[in-house]
Formats: sequence, C-alpha cells, structure tokens
Amino acid sequence: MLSPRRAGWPFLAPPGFCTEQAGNADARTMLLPLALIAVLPLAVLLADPPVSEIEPNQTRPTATPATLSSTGSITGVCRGFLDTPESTANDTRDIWRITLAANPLVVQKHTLQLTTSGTQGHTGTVVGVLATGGVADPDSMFSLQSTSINTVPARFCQVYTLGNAAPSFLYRVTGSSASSSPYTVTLTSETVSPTQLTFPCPLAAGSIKFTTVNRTTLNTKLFLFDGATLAPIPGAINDDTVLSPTSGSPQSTLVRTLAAGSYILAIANGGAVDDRPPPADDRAATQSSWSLTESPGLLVNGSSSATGSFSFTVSDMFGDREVNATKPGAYGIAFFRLTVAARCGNADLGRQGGVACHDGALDNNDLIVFINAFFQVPPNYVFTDVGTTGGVRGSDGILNNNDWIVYIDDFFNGCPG
Ligand SMILES: [Ca+2]
Ligand SMILES: [Ca+2]
Ligand SMILES: [Ca+2]
Ligand SMILES: [Ca+2]
Repeated sequence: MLSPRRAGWPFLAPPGFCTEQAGNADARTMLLPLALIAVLPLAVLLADPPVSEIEPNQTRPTATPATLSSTGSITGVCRGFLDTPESTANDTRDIWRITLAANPLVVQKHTLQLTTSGTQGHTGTVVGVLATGGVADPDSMFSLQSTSINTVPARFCQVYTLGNAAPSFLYRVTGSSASSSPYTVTLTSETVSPTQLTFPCPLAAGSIKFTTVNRTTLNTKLFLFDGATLAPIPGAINDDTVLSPTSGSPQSTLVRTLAAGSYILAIANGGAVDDRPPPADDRAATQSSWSLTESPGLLVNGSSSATGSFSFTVSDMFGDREVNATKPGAYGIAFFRLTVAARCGNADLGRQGGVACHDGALDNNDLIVFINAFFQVPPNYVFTDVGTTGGVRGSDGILNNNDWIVYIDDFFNGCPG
C-alpha cells in the first residue's frame, strides 16, 4: 500500500514522464487527479453517497428512510432532542428508519460509527418497541442501545443479523446547541464466524439444556437459531432462569427438545433482545413489559461494557459439557455452532469400550452401559427407566423387569429407518 506521502504528486509520474520541470503546468494538471485517487482508501472510492436526512423527522412516522449496503452512511444536522410537532428542525432529534442489506445465510456484525467534523455531542440510539401485557405497541419507541463516549472508539452502535435479508430498525440521533456541524453515521458490516463446538461425546438428539447459571455473574440472555437457515427458532430464547414460582436468576437457562441437525446459539447480556417475546418458561415472562426489535434475525445487546464471562454449560442425557467464553467487546454477542446427532434408537447408550456415549450403532457396548447403569448406586434412571407396568414404554420412577423388556425390545429393533 502506498503511503500518502510517497504516493502524492509528483511522485506518481509514469516512467519516462518528466516531472523535474517545475514549470510544466500540463503535467501537474494531468497527475493531480491520479494522485488523489491513489491516496484515497478503496472503501471511500467504492462507498455509496451518504443518505441525507429529510426534515421534519423527529417522530416515528416521519423517520427518514435509509437502506444501507455495507458501505452506506447517513448524514444530517441535529442540535437537540425535542420531538414535539411544533419544534423546529434546529432543536429536534432525527429519527431514521435504517434497513440493512444483510446476507441471511451468515452471521453479520453491523457497526454504525457516529462522527462529526465539529463540536462533539451527538448520541446515536438503536430504538425498538415496547410490549406491555404481552402486546407489542407498534407506535412505541424504546431505547435498546445508545452510543457511549467510553467505548473504543467512542460513539458507535452495533447490531447483529442472521436469517434475514432486510432487517430494519429505528436509529435516533440527538444533539445539543453546540453540535451544529453535520454528523455522519457510517455503516461497516462484517461476517462473524460462529465458534464451532465439538465434544468427545457429541450432543444427542433429545432434551438439550443450555445454562449460564454458576458460569458467569453477568445478566445474560440466550438465543437459538436453525443452523441451516439461520432463522430464529420460535420461542427458543431465555433471559432469566426460573428458580421457583416466585424467584429467578438473571443468568439464563434454555431447555428444548432438539432433533438431529445444526444449531446456532447466541449469548448476550445487558437486556439484549431480538423480536421474540419471552416464552412461558422464561422468568422474564413474568415482567409487566419487555422490549423487542421490529425485525426477526436482528439482535441488539444494550451493554457497552467490553468484557465479562459468556461461559455456559450445555447438557444432554450423557451429561454436561463446559464451554468457556468471553464477551467480544462493547455491545458484543458471541455465536456458537453446535451439531446434534441422532442416536441409533433409544437403545444406543454405549460405544467402544463400554463407554457411556451414543455412536449410531447397537452392539455389546450398549448392553454393558445399560446393565451398569441399572445396577450402579444410585442407578442412572435417564438411561434405564424406559418401561412401565406391562412392559409398556414410559418412565415410572421404578426399575424392574418392565424396563428390561422395553430396552431389549429397542435393542433388537435396531436403528430406526
Ligand atoms: Ca436534523
Ligand atoms: Ca438475564
Ligand atoms: Ca451404541
Ligand atoms: Ca421403569
């Protein structure tokens, strides 16, 4: 890469072109545009022209629309925060409706950097809606994330997208009488590669539990997505763990029955949201209200703190796996890809060496694990309580011949087609 000083006129002269003649005005005229192009970063050359605000734009219905590609930007003047209709353009906030041109098949991080050439003092905010009594109010405006002067760099917002080609959100700019110069908000989009999780014993299809309880002191939230389409799985989020009918934990626990396949787990903190309301098994569902984004596949973490533990435990019928992770910077959300594997039917409990882990096959190892689990003290009911009275499939909290009948039946039935 040429440095500006080395690339600057007149050093860009092509071979054989005389630049020693101080009086050669024609040469200067021809070389200057070339030199300017050489010193401009590629991103600037390719950037879309900024979208200019259209006043009045201090209310949700009058938001200035801006569809931004990964090199897009918006610009305006904002010297206040008022939102009343009689306010003037000089002392009102600016509301934008930003639509991102996102790649639905990858996880993307979109950074909105707020700058001005004049006096600093603008604040940018990603705005969502408020749901009260379980009903989202489409006219509401709820601050999900605001720029901070303490982040590095200062004054940026950051949202994540997946599974959605055109997520949109409101973005608000406020200022003060001193912030009289135009502001610019520049978008930078980058792909985030989820951390691939692999375990000595792969996760088995069935009930899977993710929890941050006892793994961090942060107020976390968990979000689950389909690993193929990256679409949100309806209701598969958890903010706060239910500990009892009247108590909860700010750490999160998500338990869902998962079929074989690939999944994306996202961990965030600071009242992070997407468009999914808390499901019934989320302690947050007992709150009188909660905030949401207006688009699926749009995640916002409101916490500007740059560090902290995002460690969690994931468990299936074969036990716990510990995953250690840290928050990826201010407003950061961590993404993990995990694979859930099918067992060879219910009898697939063991693998080579009589080790308790499914391996997609049925042989002596499965019988060894079942027998050990049945006779160990205390027994492993998850592995062995598979039969009820009459040798009928089900669990009854009792281990006897009925469990043997069902297990042996499963064993000789082989792998399900
Ligand atoms: Ca304005
Ligand atoms: Ca929480
Ligand atoms: Ca097996
Ligand atoms: Ca039983």
